[in-house]
Amino acid sequence: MTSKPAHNQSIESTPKAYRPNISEQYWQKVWEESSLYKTQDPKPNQKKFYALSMFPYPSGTLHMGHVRNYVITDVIARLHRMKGEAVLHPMGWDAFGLPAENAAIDRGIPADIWTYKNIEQMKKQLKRLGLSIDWERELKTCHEDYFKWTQYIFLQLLENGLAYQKSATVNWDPIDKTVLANEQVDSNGRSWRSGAIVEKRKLKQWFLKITDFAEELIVDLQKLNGWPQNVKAMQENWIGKSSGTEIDFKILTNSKKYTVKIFTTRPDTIYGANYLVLAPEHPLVNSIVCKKNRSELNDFRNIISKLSDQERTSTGKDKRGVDIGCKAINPINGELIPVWVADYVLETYATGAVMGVPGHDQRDYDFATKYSLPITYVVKSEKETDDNETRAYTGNGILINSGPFNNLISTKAKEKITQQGIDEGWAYKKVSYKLRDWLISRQRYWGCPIPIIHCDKCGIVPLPKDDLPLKLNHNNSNQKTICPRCNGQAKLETDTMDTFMCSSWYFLRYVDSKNTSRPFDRKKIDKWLPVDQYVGGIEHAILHLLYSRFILKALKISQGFNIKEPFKNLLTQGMVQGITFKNPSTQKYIASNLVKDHKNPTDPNTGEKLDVIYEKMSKSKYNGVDPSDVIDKYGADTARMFILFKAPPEKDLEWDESDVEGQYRFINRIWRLFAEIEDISDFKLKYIDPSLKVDKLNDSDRKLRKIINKTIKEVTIDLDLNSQFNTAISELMILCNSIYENKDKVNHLILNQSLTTLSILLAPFAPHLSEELWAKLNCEGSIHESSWPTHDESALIEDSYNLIIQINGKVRGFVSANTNDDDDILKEKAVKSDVGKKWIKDNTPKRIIVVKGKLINIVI
Ligand code: ANZ
Ligand code: ZN
Repeated sequence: MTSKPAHNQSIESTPKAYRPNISEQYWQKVWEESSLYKTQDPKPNQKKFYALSMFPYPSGTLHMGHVRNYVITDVIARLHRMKGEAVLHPMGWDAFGLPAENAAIDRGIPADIWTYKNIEQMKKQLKRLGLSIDWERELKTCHEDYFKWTQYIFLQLLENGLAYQKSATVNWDPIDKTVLANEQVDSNGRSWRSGAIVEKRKLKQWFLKITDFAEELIVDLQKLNGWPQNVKAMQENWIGKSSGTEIDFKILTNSKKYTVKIFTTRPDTIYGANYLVLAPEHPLVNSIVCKKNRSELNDFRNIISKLSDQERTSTGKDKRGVDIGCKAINPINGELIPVWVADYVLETYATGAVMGVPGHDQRDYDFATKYSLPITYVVKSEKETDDNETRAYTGNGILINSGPFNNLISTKAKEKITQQGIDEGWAYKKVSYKLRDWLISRQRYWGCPIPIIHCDKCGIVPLPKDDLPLKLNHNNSNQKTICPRCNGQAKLETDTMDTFMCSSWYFLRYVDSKNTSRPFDRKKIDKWLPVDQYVGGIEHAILHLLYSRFILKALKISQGFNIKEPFKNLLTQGMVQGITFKNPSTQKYIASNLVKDHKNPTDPNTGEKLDVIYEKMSKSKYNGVDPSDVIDKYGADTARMFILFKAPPEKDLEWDESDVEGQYRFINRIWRLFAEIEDISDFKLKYIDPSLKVDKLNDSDRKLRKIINKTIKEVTIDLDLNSQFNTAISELMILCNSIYENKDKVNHLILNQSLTTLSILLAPFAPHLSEELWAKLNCEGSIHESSWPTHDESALIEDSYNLIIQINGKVRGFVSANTNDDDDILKEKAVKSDVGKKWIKDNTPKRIIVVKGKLINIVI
């Protein structure tokens, strides 16, 4: 913004009370017309800063969680812009997904119309917050201009061998004859729509090979110093690295010899392997099962195919299995042990087979007790000994019943047994990961279509990149196409991608959102990435962040980026909670507007006393506060200040109307301060003097000057280093109070400095009000183009005061002194000061009397 905008009405008339709505609308228009927040490419030697909020799903209404998220990012973006950095602060829409499809069915509105209408509505609400977003880079994942490139990226992964098809189990609704997402199956295993018991079906589905990156995803995670520890821990657990041993157990059958590989982290317990357990889906089961056990096995498999992995493995759950009638040979001692199939062993983890050690593994113990299998104890605790025999002891200890390994401690035994197995060829060191490949196929309409052709002759054929985008499939039957390889009849893939795929690369598109020939220009990625500050909800701590990290690493193969990780700093903001009334006897939530007396709340229907609690705002709890209502009543600046002031960003925040009013009062107090200063519009011209003479300042000057500099220092640290917006606002309150206290006593230079500083430091928090103040000070352009101040350390070091100089008992002037100057320093300062030199001349003082903190009398 170069030319000064016409004055706002509210400034001309300087009304007593601040009128946020007039002011905010006015400035938002000015900013928009002057493209104030348009991204500028970093100049040579200019730092770049990429500030990113997790983009919203366009549900239609903006909620307080969004507000908190975007306001936090906005403050950070504004700070860096004022620090002179080139800032990229974009916004977009995570626009594919189920709710649009449901709305289409429920309300008869097409999914795209519903979505675009919601985007318009939410964008209007968002704009009222006064965010410094570059809307020119806005993207919508459901738009062809975007999903064309999601498809392109999929094809690139396919070329690099990172996408493949495999059969996998899905939830099948037998009445609606459709596949259901996990969220559409209720806790009783029924379809949310038809109510039918959901069946498991095997379908061919697309997967992405995230497991190829398991180790890299763990290693690089350690280096992310700007991430919260808890998020790192969650990702690490999800990837689930486990170092252990693979052991071969030979199967004793009358025909062929088979080997079952098991994975264990406790090779020291091998003498306690009382049986072997395979996952029901293990590929060897059919070959080794005894004829007489086959029908029992099949019945069992039918039952457990309906359970989720979680249901199968949770510790409390009853474990089920069948003996499949064959025996395995323990390689360490040749012992024959029975082979079982059980629900608690998963096909998808490690080798899909375990040695059952009921003496030292809780799940094996539960299983062995249930089926009366023998239990051999092989490790005894170094502390308690008697107890070991009666329950599974799962810790490390000293080996018993383990032949030559007796009396060794577990750690040593692990090494020795593994080494013997390696030497004899039946054991291998092995690292396993819990992480599974990413199933991206969704049998849905409102998603990014997978750009694949199925040809009877050629098999899977990628859609040529020039033919992208593959458009949405409005009509399932219309999937006929011509194979680009053999020109024969072929069919288009009907699956769409998991919406996490759309959101796993959007931060790359923002840097080059209008590119029509590629998803992005590599040079622009190098210029802007990584994201310097990412802000969003903790609910995305695992999947979204992991998938984004994976896609960046996968694309790096073909694109050769300079960076290894997409998000340098991550801030996960806490929940916004609303006051919630709950009837403890009925457990029902009561809407707050139905509760007459909030201090002594009672149920309007039954008269019972209600519990008052704070819970995450949600429709079902009737405890939400609509951001639009708050802005109507108090303005966006108040809403912003309240949200930032009430709690540190990563903590939950309790919405409290009286605290909102507190911020509103603060804003008005600042407004009145500026209104009370008569010649404020002259300040810009008259009272600037960079060479402030320190010794000309009086006590009030010094005091205010100190607070100005302290505020600059503290607010900068709070914003730049700690994201502690709440304490930053407290500092601003102190500064404001101090200006009130001293405004009639201080030098106009200092007063000007204090008012300017307050306005500038306030700018990231209350961008509209600060523009008003800037205009009152008669400053050029937008306050958001001014630079962030730096503090003067010397103004902070000590408290200084004016030491009165008397010559022979008469006051002749003063000199600046510090409270902790000792007598000798004070004497020296006085003698060498202008006043001292003038009166002492060539004389030698007879006596010097010091009244510390006050005066000095020089007798000549
Ligand atoms: C014998 C043993 C003895 C085990 C003992 C534990 C304690 P993490 O750390 O999670 O990797 N296991 C291996 N594969 C499995 C599968 N596919 N499904 C279910 N359980 C499986 O755990 C590794 C342990 O989990 C392995 O070590 C194995 O049980 C079990 F006192 O082997 B253990
Ligand atoms: Zn073909």
